[in-house]
This record gives sequence, C-alpha cells and structure tokens, in this order.
Amino acid sequence: MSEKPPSANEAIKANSNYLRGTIAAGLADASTATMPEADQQLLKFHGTYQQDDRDLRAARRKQGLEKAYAFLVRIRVPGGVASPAQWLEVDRLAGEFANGTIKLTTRQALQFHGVIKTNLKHTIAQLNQAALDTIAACGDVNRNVMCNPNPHLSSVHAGVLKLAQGLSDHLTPQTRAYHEIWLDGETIHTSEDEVEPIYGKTYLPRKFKIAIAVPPSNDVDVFANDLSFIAIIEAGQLVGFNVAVGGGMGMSHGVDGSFPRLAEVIGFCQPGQVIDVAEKVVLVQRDFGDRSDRRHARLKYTIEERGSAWFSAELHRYLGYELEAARAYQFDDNGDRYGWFEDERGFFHLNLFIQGGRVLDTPAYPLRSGLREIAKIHQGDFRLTANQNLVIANISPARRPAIEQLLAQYAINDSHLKSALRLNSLACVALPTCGLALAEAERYLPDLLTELEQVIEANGLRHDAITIRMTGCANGCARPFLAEIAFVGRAPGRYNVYLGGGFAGQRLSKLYRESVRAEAITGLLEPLIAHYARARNDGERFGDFCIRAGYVAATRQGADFHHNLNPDALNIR
Ligand code: SRM
Ligand code: SF4
Repeated sequence: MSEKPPSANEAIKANSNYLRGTIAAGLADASTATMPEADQQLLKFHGTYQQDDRDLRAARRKQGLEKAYAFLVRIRVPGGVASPAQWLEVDRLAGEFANGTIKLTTRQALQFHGVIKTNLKHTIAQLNQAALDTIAACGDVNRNVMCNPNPHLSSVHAGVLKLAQGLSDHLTPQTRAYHEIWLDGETIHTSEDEVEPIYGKTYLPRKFKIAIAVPPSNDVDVFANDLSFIAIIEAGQLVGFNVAVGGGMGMSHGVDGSFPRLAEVIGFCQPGQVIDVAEKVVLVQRDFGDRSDRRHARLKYTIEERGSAWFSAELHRYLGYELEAARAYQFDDNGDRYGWFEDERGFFHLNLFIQGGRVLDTPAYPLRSGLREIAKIHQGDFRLTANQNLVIANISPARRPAIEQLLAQYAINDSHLKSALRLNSLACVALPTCGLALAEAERYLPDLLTELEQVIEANGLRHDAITIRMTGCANGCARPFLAEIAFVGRAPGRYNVYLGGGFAGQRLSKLYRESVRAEAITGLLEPLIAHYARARNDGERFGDFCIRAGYVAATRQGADFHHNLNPDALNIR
C-alpha cells in the first residue's frame, strides 16, 4: 500500500523464525528482569507484555533502582466461556504468580498483571494445563473472537458461540514456537518444515479483531471491530450474517489523520461461509494493509483510503464469489442485562456487574473469594461479557439456592442497588500497569461516578441508562468513542470529554471539551444532565439529545470525527 520502507516490527517478525526470536534465551537470563527489545514485540503474539509498575517509578529512580518490571498475561477465551475448574485455576494462579487480581477485559478475555519474568513460564504452562491458552491474545494476528456470552438464551446464540470458537481456531497461528517455548515442546531448528498458511512469515500489518452480535443486542460492540458478523434471524431461524468491516477505536490526540471508525456493513453471507469470509478479509488486509506505519496499519485505514467499493471487489476476488446484499437488522443497546434470567430449559443465569472488570478482595467486598467459593460448587460455567462483566451461567434449579446463599454471604449480587449510569460504565486498565496511559481510568471512574450519581439522582435519572466510558489515553480500550459520554485521558488529571455516541454503539461521539481538569467534570456535565432531564423527548437517549440540543455534532464516519460543526442543532436550551 505504501512506498515507504517497512516498519521495524516487520523485520522483527520476518527474522523471528515464526515468533521464536530469542525468547527462550531471554527467559533463561537471570541477570535481568526484562526481555530484549525485539523479543518484547514477539512476546505479544504469545499473549504477554512487559510492563512496569508506574506507581513505583519515581521512588525507584530516586533509589537508583531499575523499574519494577513485570508482565501482563492475557488469557484468550473465545466467546468468553470458562468452566468452574478453569476459573479456580485462574484464581489460584492470580494469587500465586500475579498481583492477586483477575482482570476481565473488554474483549471477553482474562488478564493477570504483575507476573515477574521468572514466573512467566510456569504461569503460561499451568494455564495450558487447564486448557486455557494465551497464544494470539495480543500481537499482529486475529485476537480473541467475541460473541454474545449466553448461548443458552436461544439456539441462535448457541450456534454463534460455536462459530466464534471455530473462527478462533481457524485463525490461530500454526507456529510450534508457543509449544516449544512455554510447554517444552520439541525444538524445531529450521523453519523449512513450518508454514503459517494464513498469515505467512510476517503475519498481519497490525492487530485484527472479530466479533459476532445477535441483534437486538450489540453487547460486543461490533462496529469497533476490524470484522464483524451480525446474525440475521428470520422466523426464529438463523439465516446468515451481515458482514461489517473496518471498525476501530484507536487514535492520537489532535492528529487529523488518525481517528476511530465505525465498521461498515458490506453484505450478507450464509452461516457456512463465515469462516471463508473471515479468512479472505484477513488475507486482503495481510496483502494491502500499511506495513510502513504502525499507526496507520489497521484495516480501517486500508478501507477509508481505498474505499469500501474497492474492498468489496477485492474481497469478492479472493472469495471467488460475491456477498449477497445486506439484510435489515436492529440494535437496541450495547450494554449488559443484569440479574437473574431463566432459559427455556429452566436453567438460571446470573449477570453480575464487575466494576472495572477487576476481580479482587477488599475488606468491604470480598468478590474474588466469593467467586472462588461459587466456582467450587458450580456445575455450569462462567461467561465473560465484552463489558467486563461476569455471568454465572447454567445454574440448575437444584443448585440455585446454594449459589444464592454464597452470593448473600459475600454480598456479591448487588447490581439492583446501583444506578443505571454505573451499570453502563466501562473503564480501561490505565495506571499503574499500562505503559501508554496519560491519566487514570479504572482507579478513578468509580469515584467520578459517585459524584455524577448525585447529579443523576437530583434530576430523577437513577434508572435511566446512559453509556459512560473512560480511558487513560486515546487508544480506546474501553471503546469510549462509542459511548454517550466519554472521558479520554490527555495528561495526569485531565481528560477530553466526548458526547453524542449512539446508545446501541451505532454512532461515534464528538469532542465536547478539551483537557478538562478531573475536578471540573461534574460541574461541566451538571447543566447538560439537568437539561436532558427537563427537555428530552419520550424515550430519547442522552447521546441523541446532546446532538439535537446542539452540544455536539453527529459524527457520521471516522474521517468526520474531528469536525465539530452542528448545522442541524435546534438550540433548544
Ligand atoms: Fe487495548 C494497547 C489493554 C481492549 C485498542 N491495550 C493496549 C495495552 C496492551 C498497552 C500497550 O500496548 O502497552 C493495554 C494493557 C493495559 C494493561 O495494563 O492491562 C491494553 N485493551 C486493553 C484491555 C485489557 C482494556 C480493559 O480494560 O479491558 C482490553 C483487552 C482486550 C482483550 O482481551 O483482548 C483492551 N484495546 C481494546 C479495545 C476494545 C476492543 O477491542 O473491543 C481497543 C479498541 C478497538 C481497536 O482495537 O481499535 C483497544 N489497545 C488498543 C490500542 C489502539 C490500537 C489501534 O490500532 O488503534 C492499543 C495501542 C496499540 O496497539 O499500539 C492498545
Ligand atoms: Fe492503556 Fe490507553 Fe488502553 Fe487505557 S486506553 S489500557 S490507557 S492503552
């Protein structure tokens, strides 16, 4: 796509002998807590990032110590389903090798933080013994495939979960490097007998993300993905999927050429074509994505620049057939539904709100212990949602009382006590582990919500869902540009405030105010919230209102993201 020379990562991948690099030697080097620079890039494909505890940086610098290095380990969970035995193992490893917390991510995966280099291999090996892996959880490959977490709600959901798992398997890298390095598999000294049939030696230009939604719920935020499938259900039957391409969130503050972008629906395919379509979309991006500039290497830029007509034509050429015309569908929201649900078989599912997706014990809220005790007696499974929440799924009527007793003992099932604003909130990890964070997110949003809840209560909006998301930088890990209200870190204690995202994740937001001090946020939003309570139309969502009232313009597509003129504003203040 570009005449410019390939980025440094391209050479690292090409020379890595299918992702081996010198990782094995680096792990064995006891003289340092870090890994060599190039291997740090390769480690991502194996599901782990080198980080350091940023809370400790200044003190350690003063003492002349090196940074407090440790690794993030991301566990891939296609479709977000884990057995109680797997949960117990994750819980044990979190205590033994990580920082004592389990992080539920915005892509239905699990993360450990704080794993030191000498524990990395045991941790990954033991996860694999529990049939959990980390390969391709990160890196320039297809990541964890998301889908609606509850397959027992209907046969359509069950079919979709199978497809998500099938897609994940089909697009998993084939290299034996993972087994060799982490599981003591047999060492392959030459790469001649090894091939990566889909990716090739240099894998993809950048990360690649897939999600499947079952309308009317867009709980997986399909429009933020490189590729997504939207289930089309006619007369109660799954007839196929609309195909959407070119979504993504990440951007750089103030850089016009970088922007979040909504995936565009380009056609429809039969259920039996899904894996083929996914593979060919991956191949088009492999062959045409920008390999010179990693900030410009996602599929969204390939499509934005060449156009979706070009992309469809190329995809059809790779497929050898054409997608059918897209079918009608309707999304109502992109949040989770909380509380107990009974399915058609009489089994129960409990969706719990997990603040910031962080499972840990505090004296006031021993969540991790409570979930551990539940896992010991639970005979169903655990399901992770794309909103960092947890479903205790498939509870038989006979088992429900025992689980309810534990929920009460640990005071875990409390979503009914929370405001709809909090229940629709998301924050990325940010400080202290994320090396890219410019400001707090997970550690600060709960307090900001407590302040905002007073405004919400005063205006009678306790039960009105408004999506609200915070990230520590503009990479968009909690998909802030799809929220009705978003705070995106600019500098310590300062956030850009975005408004006007669609309640179903169908529209991008717009910048409302730049670099607002954290202490000023509640005061900034108070008049808007009061105005909304006073002047909204029946059923009107906050994001829609912000546009109608002229606070921000509607963003139609990615390139339009940075332009904030609203000629349609009704000036109804
Ligand atoms: Fe993310 C980088 C955490 C979902 C866009 N993301 C990172 C890193 C690894 C920082 C780094 O590169 O050093 C963060 C590690 C923080 C930590 O300490 O844990 C990080 N991202 C996360 C998680 C854990 C946030 C969370 O609180 O749940 C999510 C893990 C998902 C998973 O299980 O795979 C997470 N990241 C996302 C999403 C949301 C999604 O995929 O639906 C996005 C926006 C969608 C997209 O990709 O456009 C996202 N993360 C990014 C980006 C920007 C990528 C871009 O091309 O624009 C980066 C930076 C990068 O890749 O260079 C990034
Ligand atoms: Fe880190 Fe930024 Fe992602 Fe938050 S949005 S986890 S600060 S990269």
